[in-house]
Amino acid sequence: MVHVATEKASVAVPRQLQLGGHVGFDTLPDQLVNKSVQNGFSFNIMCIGETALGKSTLMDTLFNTSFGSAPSTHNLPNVKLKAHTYELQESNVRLKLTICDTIGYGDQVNKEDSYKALVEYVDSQFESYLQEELKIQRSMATAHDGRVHVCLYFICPTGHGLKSMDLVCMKQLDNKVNIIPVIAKADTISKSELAGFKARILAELRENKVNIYEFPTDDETVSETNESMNSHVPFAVVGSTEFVKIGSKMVRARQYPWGTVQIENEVHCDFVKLREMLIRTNMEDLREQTHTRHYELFRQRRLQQMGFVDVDCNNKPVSFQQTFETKRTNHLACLQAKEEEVRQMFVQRVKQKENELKESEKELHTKFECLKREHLEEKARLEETRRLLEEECQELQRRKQQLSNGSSHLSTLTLGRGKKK
Ligand SMILES: Nc1nc2c(ncn2[C@@H]2O[C@H](COP(=O)(O)OP(=O)(O)O)[C@@H](O)[C@H]2O)c(=O)[nH]1
Ligand SMILES: [Mg+2]
Repeated sequence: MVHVATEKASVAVPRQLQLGGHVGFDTLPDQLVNKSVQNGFSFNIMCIGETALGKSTLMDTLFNTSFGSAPSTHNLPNVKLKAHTYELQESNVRLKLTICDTIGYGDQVNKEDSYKALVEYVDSQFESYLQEELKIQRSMATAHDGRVHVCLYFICPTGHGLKSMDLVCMKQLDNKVNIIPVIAKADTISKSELAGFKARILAELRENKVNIYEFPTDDETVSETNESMNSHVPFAVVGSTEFVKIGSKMVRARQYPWGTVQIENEVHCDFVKLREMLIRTNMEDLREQTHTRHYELFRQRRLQQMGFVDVDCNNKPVSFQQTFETKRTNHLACLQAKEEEVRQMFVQRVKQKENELKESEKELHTKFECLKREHLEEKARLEETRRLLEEECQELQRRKQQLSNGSSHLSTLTLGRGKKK
């Protein structure tokens, strides 16, 4: 007993030992980095926003490339999602980037269901991942992971506040995806209006209990930057595909008759802050949060829906196999009950049909009897008529005979009288 207790204690608190020299497992982090770099990374962005709010332009600006997306029309009958995947490489790091664009969002007269297609898309990506996880032969490393890591929600630069469609959509998505709201086309809002606009947006999100993604402050290497950046959300962004020469450098900018907006100038807009937070500092956290928070929630809900539980009603742990066995037994019992029910129904139907047949046989029999009787009566009647007719015929014959006998006697009498003359 004492021996077991000591063993248990040694498992709970491992002994600390000094190494006599260099062993080499301090290279584990490097091994991990090398492996990740070899495998490459994937990142999936969903851009939600009304048509022509500058979503495609901002994506081109963020990744400093041209994704070549065609402008969409304003007259689609419903919201559609289009996902395109691109392979990008920077130094020796390969990134498989999927951009999921919302086509026709906010273009319908009735905007009540605008969010549905988006929720369905996010859920369907989680579902594909779950199905891959549940396979016997899994290929998690090679299968395409389409789970949405971040949702950039483009807010219309009205200067007033959020539209009800924005709040409904963000509320529907906030426990499924990391939402980063951005104020689109921020060059259309004056500097003095912007602070008030940002404050109103945040207040409306708070009032409606919409949870947006917060840059993590638990990692001390980035906690300071992230904390200060959290106070700039929603970022007021400007995108452009044009380059303008400023000094000796060509920079992304938008030119107006009264001046030039430099996209990467932090005085002009928050684009650099967004790029810093989204790509350079928190891309891995967004991926991790998607897996550990949002996907985990989806997985829990789906497995519970399928009938799996961790503990039974007595709070005792239940294994996957036990649940499966119970479900199998229940399913078989259910099948048996159904089979019995069908059998009973069949017997009932056969009996009913039998009764029906018997009934109609009886009916036919009665009908037959009745017809037979009628036939016999008719026959008897006809017999009687025949007999009467025959008697009449005989009578006629007899009379005819009599008549012929009478006429021959008369002629004999006439003849005799003649001879006498
Ligand atoms: N003023 C302004 N116009 C922009 C900005 N970003 C894009 N645009 C313009 O808005 C129009 C629609 O942009 P696009 O990226 O196709 O919008 P999408 O439909 O949301 O993808 C284009 O003419 C862009 O040049 C911006 O930040 N400010
Ligand atoms: Mg577009």
